[in-house]
Order: sequence, then structure tokens, then C-alpha cells
Amino acid sequence: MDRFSARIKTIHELHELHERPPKSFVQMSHTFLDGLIKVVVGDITAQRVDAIVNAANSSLMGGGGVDGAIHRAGGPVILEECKEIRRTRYPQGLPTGEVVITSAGDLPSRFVIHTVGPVYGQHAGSESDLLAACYRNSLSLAIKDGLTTIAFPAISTGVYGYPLHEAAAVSSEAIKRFLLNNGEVQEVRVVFFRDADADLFVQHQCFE
Ligand code: AR6
Repeated sequence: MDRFSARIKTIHELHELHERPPKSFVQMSHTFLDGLIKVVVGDITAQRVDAIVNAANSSLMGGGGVDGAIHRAGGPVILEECKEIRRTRYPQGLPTGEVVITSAGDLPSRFVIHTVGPVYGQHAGSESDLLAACYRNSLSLAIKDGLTTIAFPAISTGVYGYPLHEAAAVSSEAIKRFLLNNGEVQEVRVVFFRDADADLFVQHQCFE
């Protein structure tokens, strides 16, 4: 295991130890763009929307954080479909910023869109473009499949180390741009585990 993987494992273990879904199920905090965007505190796996987005890794074989929670709550169907996607379309793994879709197994959402966020500091300055691509490509794939309500976690801000305030500006700008050019989406929900993370996002968002 290289030094970087070792670091991820350590942070990942910390995640598992310290992060538990909040007691409140879904607590509304803020809305933007006439209610089209909702910022909530909750568990991404509990969102009843057309599609939730998974902060996956390129293997698509599961992991910790959001990825682990989605596979645990959704059951084995999701992993089976991910394996098939790897076999048929991405034998080398899903590239950073790209997206694929699977069904959602036992989750209340209908589908899971899997994307791979950038590892902060590992993409020679392209991190913000890659993070924006995760949001843009997820929304694009959703509307292509007729899905109009989508819930996102804060991609890359956990194990992948992207500072939440920087990610807030990048992700909100990407979502806003997409919505201005595409009228089909009915709701984008941005879901945070902790109140403090949602507050930080609200302070740094560029929706308005
Ligand atoms: N609901 C909502 N937000 C959550 C949840 C949840 N259930 N769990 C964590 N968060 P992370 P990344 C928040 O690490 O940084 C995995 O091992 C968390 O507080 O899930 O993109 C994958 O397999 C943080 O703010 O995603 C990859 O290897 C945010 O979600 C790697 O981690 C994202 O944290 C991806 O790392």
C-alpha cells in the first residue's frame, strides 16, 4: 500500500468511527432559486427522490462514507450492477468526473448515479473542473433518463479531502449553471450530514 492509500485508509477509519447519521431524519435548512434547490441536513440514503448521487471511487466496488452507506442500505443489487458496468463499459475503472447509473435496490430513491470526485491536491490544479463535472454530468445523466429530482452529497469533501467551503462554491456554481440552461429539473437537494457542514455550505454557495 502506498503512502496515499495508507492515508485514505486512516481517514476512512476515522470517518467510520465518527460519522453517524444525525437523529433528525431530514431537516430543512435553506432553499435557493425559488425552491428549486434545497439544502438539508440528513442521510443521503434516506432521500426519497428520483436519483441520489454516490461519491464513489473509480473501482465502483464500494467504500466508506456515502459510498459505504449507499451499498449497505441499498443491498447487493447495486454492487451487481456496478460489476456489470465495470465489465462491459469501464474495465479500467470510472474516470474522475464521469458518471454511471444503477438501480437503487432497497433505497427509497429510484436510482443511484455514481460519480468519482477528485482527490484534493492530486489533479494538478484541475480539481475544481473535475468537481464541477461530477455535478454537471450527474444532472445531465438524470434528465437524459427523465429523472427530475436529484439529491447530492458534498462530493469529495470527506475521504478525498476537498475543503467544504471551496467545494461549496464550485458545486453550487455548477448546479446553478446547469439549472439555468436546463428547465427539466424540478428539485436539486444538497444533503449534509451535520448542521455545521450545511451552514458552511450556505455561507459559501454561489446560487445567488
Ligand atoms: N449522508 C450524507 N452525507 C454523508 C454521509 C451520508 N450517509 N456519509 C458521509 N457524508 P465521502 P468523498 C458526507 O468520504 O470525499 C469512499 O470510501 C461526509 O461528511 O463519502 O468523495 C469512496 O469509496 C462528507 O462531507 O466522499 C471513495 O473511495 C461527504 O459526505 C471516497 O470515499 C463526502 O464524504 C470518496 O470520498
